Amino acid sequence: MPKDNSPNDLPQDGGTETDLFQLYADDPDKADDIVFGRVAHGDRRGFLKGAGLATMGALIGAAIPFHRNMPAGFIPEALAATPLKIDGKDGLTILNDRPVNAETPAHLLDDDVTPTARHFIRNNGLLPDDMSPDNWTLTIDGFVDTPLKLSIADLKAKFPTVTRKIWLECGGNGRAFFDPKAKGNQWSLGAVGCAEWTGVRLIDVLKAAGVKKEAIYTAHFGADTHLSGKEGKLPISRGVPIAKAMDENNMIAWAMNGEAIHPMNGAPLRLIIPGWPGSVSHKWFNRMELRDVVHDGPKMTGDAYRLPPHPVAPGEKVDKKKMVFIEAMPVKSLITFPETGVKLPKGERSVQVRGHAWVGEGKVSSVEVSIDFGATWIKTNLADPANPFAWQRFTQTVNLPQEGYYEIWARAVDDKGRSQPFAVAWNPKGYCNNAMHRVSVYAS
Ligand SMILES: Nc1nc2c(c(=O)[nH]1)N[C@H]1C(S)=C(S)[C@@H](COP(=O)(O)O)O[C@H]1N2
Ligand SMILES: [Mo]
Repeated sequence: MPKDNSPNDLPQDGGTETDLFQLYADDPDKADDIVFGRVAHGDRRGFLKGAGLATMGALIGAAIPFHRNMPAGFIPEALAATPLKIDGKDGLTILNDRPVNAETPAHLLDDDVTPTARHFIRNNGLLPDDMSPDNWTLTIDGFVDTPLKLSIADLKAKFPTVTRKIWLECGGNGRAFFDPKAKGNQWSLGAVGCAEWTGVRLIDVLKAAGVKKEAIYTAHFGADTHLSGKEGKLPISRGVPIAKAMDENNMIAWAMNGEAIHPMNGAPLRLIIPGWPGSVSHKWFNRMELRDVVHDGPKMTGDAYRLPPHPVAPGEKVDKKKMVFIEAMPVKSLITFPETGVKLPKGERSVQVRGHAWVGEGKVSSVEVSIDFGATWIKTNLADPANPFAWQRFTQTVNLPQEGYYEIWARAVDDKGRSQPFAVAWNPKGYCNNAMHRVSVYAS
């Protein structure tokens, strides 16, 4: 471990903030040492000292009078606001660096198929050391007739290949808008994306293994490691009821947008279980166990990925034991054009509004937009999904009557008549925020 905290430890090429992120990506411990000063790993009190403090001050451009109050492992907002530099990712907003969590600004999600560079990243642990596809194996075991151990070449050879556009949304997307605040990643709007995935159907593989009568639940395992570094400790291991596992839309994927899966998105193999919180779509996927009990891995117990059984008042205490698993994600829409805050050229009164809508089961049947704070609503043109669980494009041109400040609101309705609320339905963990998206527009 380097003990010298001099700012010279920072890469010399450029010396900008983003170099720090590069260093964090390459060698988080060293980056921590540089930024926070040398304190025993795992026993960091967040005290910045000497050159570490000087370095951070230099990066921010000002001294930090209250630096003693800063929590361990903390990246100041001033740095967090700069784009994260990860190879093959572009324009994402960093929320955390260890584990890496990054979301996509709404206006960068305009494509029908989200480019890999713009697909969000939600990691609970650290990337596996070895992500090479050649010696990767996937084990299917537990309550099956014949346990399987398959290479990626086996998957390709033994089962039909399918390619599908599938949106994934983190269960906590929109958490930043909860009041009182909910603990966890403060996602705003962009922990969602719709990439094109190629792989095999999970159901084909499960049938090949033979699902036993006793199997009622899946358990998902991957090769990422726990932040603590403890051997055998899993960052996350979720599962779904067997009926959901047998949905023919689920995939075991080795390609994302026609290329190898990005390392941050689960290379070389990942599970895709559409419609449910992103957390069930296991990355760096190497084992599925079929169980005769509800899976109890990390992020399955307590109040993880659970909602109160009935609406509660903001801040209300809810008995954890009464909370219920999130299954299908609620109906939602995102305005991807115009970008919020846009100033129209002088005299321009017409605005093309576009975005996407999605729902965790069934289909979105309409999307409406409003330019008058919800007093009246205008139907949009809504496309069918390219395939089940692809998000649906909406477009409409709206005319602003005169100069001034406007908000464009969007709300989607699904085929069961369910719509989006104006304000977030508060819950203790800040999940499933499907409040209407609003963008501001200035006409001059
Ligand atoms: N192995 C593993 N799989 C994982 C995770 C993880 O931390 N480790 N995060 C989950 C969560 S919470 C989400 S929202 C999605 C995010 O997928 P993405 O990073 O490709 O966008 O991956 C899921 N699969
Ligand atoms: Mo998530």
